[in-house]
Amino acid sequence: MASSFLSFFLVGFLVLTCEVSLAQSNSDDEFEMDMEKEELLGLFDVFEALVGDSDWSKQHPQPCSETPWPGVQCEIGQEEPSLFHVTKIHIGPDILNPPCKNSAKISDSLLKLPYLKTLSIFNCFLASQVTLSPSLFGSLSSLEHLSLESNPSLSGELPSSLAKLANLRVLSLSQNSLMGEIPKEIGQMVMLEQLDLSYNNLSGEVPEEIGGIENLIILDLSWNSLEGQVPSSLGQLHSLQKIDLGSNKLIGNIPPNLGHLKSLVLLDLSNNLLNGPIHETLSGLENLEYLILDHNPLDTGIPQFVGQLKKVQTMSLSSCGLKGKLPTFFSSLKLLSSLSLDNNCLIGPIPPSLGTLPSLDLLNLSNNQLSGEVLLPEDFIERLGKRLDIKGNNGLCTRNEAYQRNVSVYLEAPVCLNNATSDPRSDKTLALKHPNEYSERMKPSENRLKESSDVSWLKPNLVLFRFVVCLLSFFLL
Ligand SMILES: *[C@@H]1O[C@H](CO)[C@@H](O)[C@H](O)[C@H]1NC(C)=O
Ligand SMILES: *[C@@H]1O[C@H](CO)[C@@H](O)[C@H](O)[C@H]1NC(C)=O
Ligand SMILES: *[C@@H]1O[C@H](CO)[C@@H](O)[C@H](O)[C@H]1NC(C)=O
Ligand SMILES: *[C@H]1O[C@H](CO)[C@@H](O)[C@H](O)[C@H]1NC(C)=O
Repeated sequence: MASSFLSFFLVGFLVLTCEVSLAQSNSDDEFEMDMEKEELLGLFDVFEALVGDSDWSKQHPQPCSETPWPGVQCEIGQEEPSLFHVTKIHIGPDILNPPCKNSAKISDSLLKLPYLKTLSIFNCFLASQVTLSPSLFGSLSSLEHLSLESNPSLSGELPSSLAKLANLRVLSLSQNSLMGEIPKEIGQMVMLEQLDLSYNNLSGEVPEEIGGIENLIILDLSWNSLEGQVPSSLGQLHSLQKIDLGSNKLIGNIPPNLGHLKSLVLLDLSNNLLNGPIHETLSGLENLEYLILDHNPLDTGIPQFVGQLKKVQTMSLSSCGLKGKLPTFFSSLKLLSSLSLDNNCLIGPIPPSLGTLPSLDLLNLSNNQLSGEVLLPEDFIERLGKRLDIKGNNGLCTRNEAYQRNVSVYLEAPVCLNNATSDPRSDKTLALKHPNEYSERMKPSENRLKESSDVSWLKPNLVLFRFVVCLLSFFLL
């Protein structure tokens, strides 16, 4: 009953809109602008397939002129007499709440909007499964900006026909449930400046053809299941400012020719299976501000080239199996504000010059094998407070006389027993003698109580475990 009433109403409405547009096309008024019927009906189809509001077309019979809608933008075409064309459709919680109906999908009628430049749909496909139909992308030749983000039920594969969007500058398909491989054809999208496929479940290798996207500025493929090597063709993309391939399953070395990327500001390859050593050509990354490589089995010494990254602000190499001593060249990185080298196998003393870095605001050296007397300047220790983390280094000690405050309490490092020098051997024997006694004594009493009750046995075991791991990796490599 209700549905027949609705369809009667709809038919009546369609007749009405036809009459209106006929009347208008017959009118002599040259300045009366409207739309081509095909395009208008296409727009109605697209909205009907997306939004729950079945009255949408009724309330917005002329969405480009008399009855605008915030998510639709139109432009006046070049033809005579001039007509409006839909150039932008945006749907998301900022426009509509809830943005879409449960059975929302992308209508094929999108192809009736040949002037569309921007399509962005956020947080819309939440329930019923939606895929990207290969036929959709054949003829949207005006499209410059395609953002379909945070749509958990947008799944299936990336169609290779995407590459036919020859004018696309921004392709952002982040936070969906896309699977399968990145099509090789993506390398043909030479106008593309931003490619963001992060937070999906894409697999397979990053195609070497990606090196064909010669205008690419931002590449974000993070949080997928991508395998194989980092394609060396990325080194050809001289406009690149951001590469984020973090949280995948990439193997092999970091390609040496990435060092050609003079514009690169951010390189994030964290949470992969990348091996060292890292080639010194990466010293060419002269504009790099963020180097994020944590959680990779690099198993190498701290590479020399990082000392030449003069613009670097954040350097994070936690859990990379780094070996050897802390180099002194960090102190030449005057813009460095955050340095994380925790959970590695670093040995030897902390270079006091680290404490002279004017911008340094976080220094995490915890869980290494560092040793010797901490000789960092007091003002540095005070400035960083808890953001200076040297815990979990058995051989480090502090000499309170050197400071006005009791820094040993603060840093949770034991007081040096005798004339400890920076010689790691003398320090290790010294500190290993009574590691628990000293660190326990330095703790506030309630902490001491808590630890002695249950987890106190854990700490020395963990330290021992890490020591054995570092020792093993030393002999194996
Ligand atoms: C991601 O894809 C892999 C296979 O490629 C599959 O085993 C896994 O369940 C998928 N994960 C999700 C969250 O869909
Ligand atoms: C330092 O790194 C460890 C992990 O290794 C982490 O638990 C700790 O919170 C970090 N410290 C600071 C100050 O960020
Ligand atoms: C610093 O700590 C040590 C050991 O706990 C203590 O003997 C000493 O009195 C403290 N010094 C100051 C100035 O608080
Ligand atoms: C080293 O210890 C001796 C006493 O054992 C003391 O006389 C000397 O001043 C100490 N030197 C330093 C640098 O602390």
